[in-house]
Amino acid sequence: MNTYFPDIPTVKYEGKDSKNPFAFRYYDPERVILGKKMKEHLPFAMAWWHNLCAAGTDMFGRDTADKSFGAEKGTMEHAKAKVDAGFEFMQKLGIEYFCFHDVDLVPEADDINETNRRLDEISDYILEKMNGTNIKCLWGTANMFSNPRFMNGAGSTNSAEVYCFAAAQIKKALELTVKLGGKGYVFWGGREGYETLLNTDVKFEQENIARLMKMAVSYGRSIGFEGDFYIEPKPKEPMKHQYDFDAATAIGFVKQYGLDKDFKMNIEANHATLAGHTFQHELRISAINGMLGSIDANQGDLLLGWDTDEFPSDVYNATMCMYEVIKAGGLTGGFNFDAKNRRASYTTEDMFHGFILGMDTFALGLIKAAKIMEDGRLDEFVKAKYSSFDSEIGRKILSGDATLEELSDYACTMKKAELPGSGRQEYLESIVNSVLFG
Ligand code: XLS
Ligand code: CA
Ligand code: CA
Repeated sequence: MNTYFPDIPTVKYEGKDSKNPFAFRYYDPERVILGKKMKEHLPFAMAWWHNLCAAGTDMFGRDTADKSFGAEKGTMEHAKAKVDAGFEFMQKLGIEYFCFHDVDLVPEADDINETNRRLDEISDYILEKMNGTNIKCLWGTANMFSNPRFMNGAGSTNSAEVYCFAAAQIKKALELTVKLGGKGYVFWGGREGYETLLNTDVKFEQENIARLMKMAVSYGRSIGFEGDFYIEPKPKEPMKHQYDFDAATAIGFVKQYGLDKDFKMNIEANHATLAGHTFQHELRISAINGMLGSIDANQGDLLLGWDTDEFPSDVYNATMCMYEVIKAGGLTGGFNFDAKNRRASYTTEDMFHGFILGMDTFALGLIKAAKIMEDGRLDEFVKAKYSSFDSEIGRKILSGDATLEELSDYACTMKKAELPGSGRQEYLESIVNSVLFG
């Protein structure tokens, strides 16, 4: 396993003082935190598309990185070289999961039957590669946004024929996910939305998306898929308005259509900020609804209004993320680095630097979140903040038996309300800083 990255050693934990660029400074997979190994808290995954396919092309310029892996692009040899390179990459970093779209794995043919044949061939090859390693699939998905047929959406398309192609791709991607032992199946509604209401029947489109999801659940369960289906909310891009705007919207949607037993959320940090929320907000909303399934670990740039998919470096946000994850009892999914190197970071070394940065950032986040939990002051504060509901009138309200008249009588007897108590935000922020920076 030293063919594609011969100059990069297996990356090991060396501690915070290490100056070795190919070592972890915080990610120590065997270290036990809150009774669990770091690698169990943090099941990291490689995103096939960013790491093995994307080579730096943007709206203004072509590829800067060479992702040919010694083969001619657009061929099955290239598809296999990507598998080989991907496994060498994951093994050198100790990453145990990968995520994929169907068309990340093979070049798409004009005829879907040929694409499916290629997918069978490549998944046999991946299965062989998985043998004797700990590497497995975290989640699979179908790319229902790149091909021009999906210009008006997949589940939300106006074309019944295109809808059938979406169904066919989901069917195949579910089969691949099951074959590769995937824990989850993602719906990211790339083009499920609209540009203008002048040409859009929103109700029709949303109902059709739900129908497609129901078919996916019923087919998935029939072929032995026991994992979770995920919706990955995102407010915009590529569409002006996307139906899965944020976690609250997506949760409302799955509940409305009776999909909530089978679906959870896959929360991406960059999508949260595009929706005008913090990453922590999206995690909390999912968790309190019992729907925090998996995470796309990246970060955006708040000065830019688009999806930059950067490797996470922000320890504060990673800490708040891990604080939510620990409180939620962990993830059933994992942490997929849906992240790409900046266009000017085009070498193979940079591919490793991106993952080392991301893994160390989340390891630090975990260490610091555990410290916040152990410190206990935040939790105590929140508990105390609501303690008036332990009073007689408070308990009455919580029991659900109180009437508006009773509460009104109570207020009138009191005549005037006391202020509810300080929110102490600055004090709490200083506690977080002291835990982070000691
Ligand atoms: C795009 C999404 C996409 C999903 C999978 O913004 O993040 O990559 O994670 O289709
Ligand atoms: Ca994503
Ligand atoms: Ca993204």
